Amino acid sequence: MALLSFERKYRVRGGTLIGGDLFDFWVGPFYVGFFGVTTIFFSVLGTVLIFFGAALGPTWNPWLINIAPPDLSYGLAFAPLQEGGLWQVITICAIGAFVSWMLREVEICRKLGIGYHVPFAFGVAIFAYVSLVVIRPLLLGAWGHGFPYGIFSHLDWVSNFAYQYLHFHYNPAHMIAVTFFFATVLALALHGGMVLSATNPADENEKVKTPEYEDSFFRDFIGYSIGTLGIHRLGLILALNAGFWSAVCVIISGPFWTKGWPEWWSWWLNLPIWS
Ligand code: UQ2
Repeated sequence: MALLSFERKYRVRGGTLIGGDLFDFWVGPFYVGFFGVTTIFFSVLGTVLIFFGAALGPTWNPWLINIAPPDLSYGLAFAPLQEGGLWQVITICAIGAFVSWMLREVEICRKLGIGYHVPFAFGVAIFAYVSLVVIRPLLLGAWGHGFPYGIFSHLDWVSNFAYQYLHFHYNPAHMIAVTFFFATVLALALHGGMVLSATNPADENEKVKTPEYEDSFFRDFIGYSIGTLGIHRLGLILALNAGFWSAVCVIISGPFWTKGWPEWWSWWLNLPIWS
């Protein structure tokens, strides 16, 4: 079905999570919805506050602009705007915008009658961000444990955070996350290459090949093909695990392990089988 006639068919009211018909319309190609309005609200307010924070600061150099979280001494309390309060309100705006964006995806899925895989996947990305600026700071008892909003400043924060645990690459959850990131890249490279090789022939007169060709390539090559549906299931599960274990490796650093990560592996050296 042509896209324009399909849009006429599915562009009907209903499927909203909140407010019934309120904002249940489209503007040009975009679905608005209640959560489209809240996305705009939070992202505009958050962006204005970032510019306000930059205006209060010493520089307009985009690399150096920094909006820092409160000092650790404020604990879990609200801080004055210029002493981390801006960071706190901007964090609320960011989470409000991200969650609104996800719920807008859910409403579009409901209208179309498709699964919620895309909003679920976005939810895992939100979880990774929230683990850094909410979950870990809450568990450690101070908003000051969140990362600062700035290009260089957040890089400095990541470096500091990692060295606090001597060698972050020994963090077992970090190892699992990195392994999933690499596996995701391998799977997407294989899949992108495979689909292009079969469907984008070099010669314009050449026929586009069917999925049997794709299956045959991998059966000849490694004796196994995961299949055209399977490769997308695998890709999603690999990517979701990359984000999930990133969140885990951050949350356990501090709240559940305060020493250097290399030392965590002493359980291996202390196994009774060595003695
Ligand atoms: C496949 C298939 C595709 C693919 C790919 C495979 C026809 C077009 C890439 C092969 C994938 C395999 C064997 C899994 C590799 C495992 C990891 C962890 C990278 O069989 O079906 O569809 O694109």
